[in-house]
Amino acid sequence: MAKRMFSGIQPSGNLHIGNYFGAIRPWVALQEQYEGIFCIVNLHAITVVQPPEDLRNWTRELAAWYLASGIDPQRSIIFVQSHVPPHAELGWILQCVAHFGELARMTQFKSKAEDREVVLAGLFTYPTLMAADILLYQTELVPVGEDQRQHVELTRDLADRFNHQYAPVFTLPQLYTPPEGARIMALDDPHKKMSKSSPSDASRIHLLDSPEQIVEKIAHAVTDSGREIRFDRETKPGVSNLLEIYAAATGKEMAEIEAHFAGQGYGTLKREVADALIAELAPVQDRFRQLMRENDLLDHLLAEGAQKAQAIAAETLRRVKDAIGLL
Ligand code: AQP
Repeated sequence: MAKRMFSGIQPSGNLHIGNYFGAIRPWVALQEQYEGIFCIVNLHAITVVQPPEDLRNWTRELAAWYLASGIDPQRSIIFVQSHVPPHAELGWILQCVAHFGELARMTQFKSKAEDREVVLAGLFTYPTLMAADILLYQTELVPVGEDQRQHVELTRDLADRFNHQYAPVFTLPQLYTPPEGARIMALDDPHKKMSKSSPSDASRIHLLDSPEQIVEKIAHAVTDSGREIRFDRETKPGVSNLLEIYAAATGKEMAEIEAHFAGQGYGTLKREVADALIAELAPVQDRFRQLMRENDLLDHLLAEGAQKAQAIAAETLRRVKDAIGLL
């Protein structure tokens, strides 16, 4: 049987190129070697209050982006988290395996809680739900962006603790981050990661941005002092981020890219980055628009995906309950 990979994205806003290069595109490539289970994690999205109509739309759109990017529903399972109740159930059980102290150390919680007046309890326990998502499928590989590394490490710790405390139920998953695009930074501040929920639209390239919007946003991206174009995140964070985007969009090696831009100015770099992005995104955008006209097809695929996911998840949950002694 093929090894399994699991990953997901929150329907918490319009997708950006960080989500695409850091997550979705590597999933498509890995489908050759792994059975993919790709979730639209809407229960994670409500750890921050979302307008209900937006949540509904973003959920459907996310399914369309998965398909438009090349996830093949014949080979991989695509489903919505709330359609498969074992996620919430195992999420609770893992809250009773995790320690308060280890959740309090999660850097993503600290940064997401920082600027909020109200911090929902679910934002704090988010990593236990993510661990449940992964462990329900006896997952071997978790392809995600670099920001999720700590959560995947916690998932391994929780699985290991459960296996020793109760019974060896869970497979310990491995993290996978792509060689390029694992950490795309905000265009207006290369010290922060590009994020769906940042208030600044200029900080990110949305997957649905037009060629004109892409050119304009890249033209306004923050660069660094000096004129040299080379990859060095410490001293040239803005230029390095543009080079990383270029590498992700073209598939070229960094040494080759640096040689290509040697002696050129920032204007040329920005024009070529924008062109590379436009070329990469155009066919995906066309397929996305086509799929969004076929609502019935999306609903049908999601229902089918939920059924397949439920069958696998329910079996793991049955073994978990049995191991704990839940009658
Ligand atoms: N900037 C990024 N560079 C590379 N990968 C990224 N990912 C997110 N941002 C970047 C990867 O995208 C996947 C889905 O992320 P998510 O929706 O579950 O949550 P997130 O990591 O919190 O992403 P966002 O876009 O910043 O959303 P909000 O603002 O809603 O929190 C993950 O694999 C992630 O690593």
